[in-house]
Amino acid sequence: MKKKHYYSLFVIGLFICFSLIMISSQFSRAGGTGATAGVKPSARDYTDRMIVVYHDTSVVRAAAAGRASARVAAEKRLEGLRVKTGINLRHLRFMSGDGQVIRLPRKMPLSEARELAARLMKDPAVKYAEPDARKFPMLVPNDTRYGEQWHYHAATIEPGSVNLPAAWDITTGSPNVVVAVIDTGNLPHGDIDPGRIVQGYDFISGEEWDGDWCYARANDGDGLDPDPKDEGDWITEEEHLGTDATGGLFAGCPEGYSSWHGTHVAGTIGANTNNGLGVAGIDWNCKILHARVLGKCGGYDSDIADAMRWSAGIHIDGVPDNTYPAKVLNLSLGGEEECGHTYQNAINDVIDQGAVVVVAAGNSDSDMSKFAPANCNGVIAVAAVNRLGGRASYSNYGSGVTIAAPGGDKPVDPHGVLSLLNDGYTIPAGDDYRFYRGTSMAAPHVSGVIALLLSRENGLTPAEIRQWIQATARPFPTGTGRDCTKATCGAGIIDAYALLEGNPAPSIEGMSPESARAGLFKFTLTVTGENFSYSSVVRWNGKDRKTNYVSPTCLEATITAGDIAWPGNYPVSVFTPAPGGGETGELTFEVKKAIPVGGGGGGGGSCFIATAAFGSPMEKHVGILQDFRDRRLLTNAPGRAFVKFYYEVSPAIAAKIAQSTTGRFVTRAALMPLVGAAYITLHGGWSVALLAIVFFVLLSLITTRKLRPGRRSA
Ligand SMILES: [Ca+2]
Ligand SMILES: [Ca+2]
Ligand SMILES: [Ca+2]
Repeated sequence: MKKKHYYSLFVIGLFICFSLIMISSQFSRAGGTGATAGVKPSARDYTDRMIVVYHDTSVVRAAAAGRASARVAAEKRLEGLRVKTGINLRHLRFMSGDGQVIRLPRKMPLSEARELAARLMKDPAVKYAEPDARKFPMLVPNDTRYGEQWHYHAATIEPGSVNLPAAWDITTGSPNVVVAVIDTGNLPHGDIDPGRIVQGYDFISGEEWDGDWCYARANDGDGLDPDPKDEGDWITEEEHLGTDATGGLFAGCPEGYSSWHGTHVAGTIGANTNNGLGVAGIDWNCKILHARVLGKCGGYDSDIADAMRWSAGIHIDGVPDNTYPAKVLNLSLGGEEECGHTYQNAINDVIDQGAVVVVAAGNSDSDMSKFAPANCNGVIAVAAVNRLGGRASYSNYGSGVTIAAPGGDKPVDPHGVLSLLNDGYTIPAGDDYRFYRGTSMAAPHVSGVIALLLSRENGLTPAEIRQWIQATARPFPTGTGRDCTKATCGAGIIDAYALLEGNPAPSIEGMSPESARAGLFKFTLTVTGENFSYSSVVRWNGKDRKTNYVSPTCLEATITAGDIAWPGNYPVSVFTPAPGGGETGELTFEVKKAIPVGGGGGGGGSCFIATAAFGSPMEKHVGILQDFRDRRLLTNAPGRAFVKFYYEVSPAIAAKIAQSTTGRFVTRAALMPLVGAAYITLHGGWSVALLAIVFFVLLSLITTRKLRPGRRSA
């Protein structure tokens, strides 16, 4: 019995030892990351508003609907927050999602506003409070016809395009599909039929300035109104300079001419095509719904969230219901921020309504995870590629990106994306066409292609749309000088033709190697066949394996040590997701018996002790440890050294454990903390894992001690 107790102590010892290795390797990795650069103060960094949502939503709901007694109750509750914080918070308006927009006594840096939000959230009545920050159009402006619209041309000629000509042979869209452009508003243009622009709404609210109520941002003399006309968003030098960084109404917003951003975005989605005039649009027939949210110096989150819900057909108090609910919402806007409740809740509501949300990834050449609302769950986040299909130099990137689309880039193409514009520097003047560059221009390519898809498949859910555009995305070209990968620019470049046509059914012909010995480290399996897509995955024993697309006839898959832990015959197939696609027939991969390690005579595969204790290498606890080994230990030098050592000493012990029921039971109990810590490390953060390690070590020592009397009586 004492011997069996040593097994568990040995396992705990191993566990502590590898924990230390992992912690030290993690710290050395974290030390390598650079510090973030200082941020210049700009309008992006300040706010004068706060969004508050209370647990009890009845008061806000009734007050928003106009009940006088509820308004008094809402004011009373706000008075409570005023007293608690000592800050003069005033009601500004009620918003969708049961929110109340509160006016702060002054413009404050977002960091200060976040601290205030944290203080407000200490009030038990408050569900959450968030600064009502501003978002800005994501364009890279440029200065001034189908031949020039490389971003639409056939992919065989233009590697960075959305491949429309063949797609237009399948469909040119349907007037039953509505795409919402949540942007700077609408301008009439000779190259877009006014009948295709449906009744939108202007969501730009007013603001208090120097004690007076004004509509300087909206620039149309009033707050919310049914006319989403773009009134221009120019900023004069005077407005730009303001009195100081926080004092002027538009201080910190760059001086510049009107962008007519919403018109450009709408033109990409649906300018009139084949009308002998100007430019083409992606969808020739869809309806465009303008929800105006961006005015001079950007737009508030609260206005944008309201506009999103309304566009999807959700009722907003005080606004007539939208009679043209949109299935696609295009948001070519954003700002550096975490995805807060305001956006996530609005996005969830909109998706529940069946509408898909397309968001520009942002133009800061940095990780998109820092930019809202592109970083929110459930959206289609769009990175920009240049004419060669490489990542545009400005485009944000990262694992959160859903898909890439053309946005243009200067070193590769002097222009960018050509679409509708107006030639007014301030207020609107005559029709114009202009090249713009940016993820703002990439996003409407995706929205337009989704509109084409919906004209054929109008029952698709937002999740299916997201999956379909990813499954049919075109491979990123290599040799562009700034190559995209699936880790940086999403699933590929959106391909209108591939999406409408669907994936071809794949077939499998051969693989290399065809066998391996159990217990080897991971290796690459090359699979050959036909009709492979960029989204095709190699399946090993029914499980998807990390797959690298080489060509339509060749894939490479990473087979882990865990996959070949036990001798046997394993089926290998290729699966291509819908639309179209399917699974191929199976080839058989043979895993042969391992060569005995260290003369101990155990053998039989990897994770020897765990396999012996849990009875099978396929058991789920063993799987967690194998995963941990593959993803955390085999990825660094100290981890690999540990695994090597473990493989030398463990087979002999494993063989003895396997012979005794009690030995297996005790080892299982001793391994549980290890399994738990491994699981948390894989699925949670390192700090959580560290706490868990301490907790589980203590727990395992206690458990082992308590087990002793039980074993005696057994
Ligand atoms: Ca207005
Ligand atoms: Ca208006
Ligand atoms: Ca045209």
